[in-house]
Amino acid sequence: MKPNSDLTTGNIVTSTLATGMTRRQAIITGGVGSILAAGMFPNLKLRANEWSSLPDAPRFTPFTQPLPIPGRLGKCTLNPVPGCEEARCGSEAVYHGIAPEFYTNHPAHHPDWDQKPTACHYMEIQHAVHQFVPGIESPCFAYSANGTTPSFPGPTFRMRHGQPAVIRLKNNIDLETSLHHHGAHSPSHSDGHPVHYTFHGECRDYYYPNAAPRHHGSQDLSENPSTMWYHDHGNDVTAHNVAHGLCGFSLFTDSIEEDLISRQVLPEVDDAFGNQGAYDIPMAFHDTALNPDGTIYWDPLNLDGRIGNIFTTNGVAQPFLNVERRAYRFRFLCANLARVIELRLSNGQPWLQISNDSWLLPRAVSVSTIRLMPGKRADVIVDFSRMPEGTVLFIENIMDQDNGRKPNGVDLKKRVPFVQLRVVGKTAQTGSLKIGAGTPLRPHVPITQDEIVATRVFELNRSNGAWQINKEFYNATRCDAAIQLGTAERWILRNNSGGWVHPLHIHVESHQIQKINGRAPKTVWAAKTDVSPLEDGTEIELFMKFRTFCGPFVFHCHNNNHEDHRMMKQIEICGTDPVTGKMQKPMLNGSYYAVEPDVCGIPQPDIDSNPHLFS
Ligand SMILES: [Cu+2]
Repeated sequence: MKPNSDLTTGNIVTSTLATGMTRRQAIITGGVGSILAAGMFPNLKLRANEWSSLPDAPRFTPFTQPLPIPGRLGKCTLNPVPGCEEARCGSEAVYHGIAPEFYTNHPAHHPDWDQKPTACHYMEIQHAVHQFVPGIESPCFAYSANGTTPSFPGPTFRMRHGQPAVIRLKNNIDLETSLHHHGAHSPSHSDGHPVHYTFHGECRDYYYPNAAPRHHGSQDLSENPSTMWYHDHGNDVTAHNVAHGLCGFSLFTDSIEEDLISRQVLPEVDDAFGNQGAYDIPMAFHDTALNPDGTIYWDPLNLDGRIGNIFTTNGVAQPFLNVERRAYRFRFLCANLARVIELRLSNGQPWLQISNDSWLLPRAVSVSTIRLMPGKRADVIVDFSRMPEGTVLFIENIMDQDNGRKPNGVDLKKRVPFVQLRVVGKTAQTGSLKIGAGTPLRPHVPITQDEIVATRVFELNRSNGAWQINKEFYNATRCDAAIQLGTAERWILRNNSGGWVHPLHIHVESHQIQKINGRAPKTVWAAKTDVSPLEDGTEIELFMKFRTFCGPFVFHCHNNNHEDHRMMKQIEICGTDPVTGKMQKPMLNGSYYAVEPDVCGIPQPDIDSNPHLFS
């Protein structure tokens, strides 16, 4: 991939909306979301079946390119240093500042967060050109690590429990962005809330304490994640920005996972040089949509969900991977906008699934296929030691889907090979990993019924071609649920939207699925989850705790087009009044930005003069 400084003159479809307005013009004149919220798309129903019409993709020969492994985001020195006066909110160097929780005198900041000095990193968002298909250049966006070549996916974050990190992100594209660290337990300022923007030309210091949730007492280490990812979450433009390259992996380790590695239950995450280990392979599946000339196809009026016509893994269409005769850890990420996938090995060998979303399972589970909705992850162990040298097999998708509504179902006649696996090496490395079905991994501390203090019901609705929750479009100035810090709640999620799939992602903490349509969930979904898979006509009951951080957070459908078109709600986690002992009032209440500017990272005078940016 190489930088492209002149994307705007290319023939990419994305630079203007259908009205001819640029994105910024649309925001200035009232915003795409404002138009939708006012229900001013009268022709949407007429166009409802047109979204699936895709251009002819460029032709190519699959399995000629090796699977690329994204490089690691390196450490650096930041100048000015994070949190100093020159890097405060409103400063020239770091306009959006840093989370208030960064400062050691903040009530949420606990001394045991800082077991090691804060690791500093620098990253930019820039225009780039990428080859999804060999020999064909596609203008796109990319995260670029500290002046290195931009990549799709972006550089992999490496996080360690007990070592806080600051990523200074500079946005060099002419769109509002917001970096969401999906699966992380982060302050509101650095969570990637849709309107906690990083504006064009500006920087934000994203502060990640890398501490497990806590409410009094010690951290709950059962909540430490493993495979997270990051992606753009800008208000109304998430689908567009992710489709154009703004995503990457974030891998987290702690003492529990390191113990599993030292006992060879799991392979090393790093090699001897600190790069991605040879037997721990992240794979981001993303169905991109290309025009015949290689430009990315984009229809800004597609509210159903963009389905692609090219199947990429780590940014390359149908690559190959040489595997030795031993066991591997594959980390699967469904980075599709709308397509649901179901993965199997072409030889019928089952997966040994070891995680669901960000968290290792209590015990490894043998499964024949893995269904992943957009945003979801699953780590698996695959043992190639019994396969003779020269064996060729595939990671293949057996789920058929031809529009953003929902899959047609499993169809072996329409299976698509995503990655070709070529077994190499004469000698089998038997016993390379000491793991099998039932092997203990991360202990799960369940949320129990007696902890629940409130029940909330959220129904997913379709309205005038766009998307609502409880018959309301998302509104950044409205608090939809004020939740007391340190409590646990029961949520009922209902998808009666009439034939649509909605993967529902809740920020800030894991949630625990209790029931799906009244029945206990299957084993791999029964511990921790961050994307609840709401099939058509499904009700999910879940328990969730809200710890450590106060402030606004969101939950939303992870079909990114649904999310942009307002299937999202905002919660505010509120602390306890030290005098009365009661829950403090939410800061939102219709005047969202009457809060400390540090929380959203935009100086109050700029908010006051541009209120339309936040509605
Ligand atoms: Cu949805």
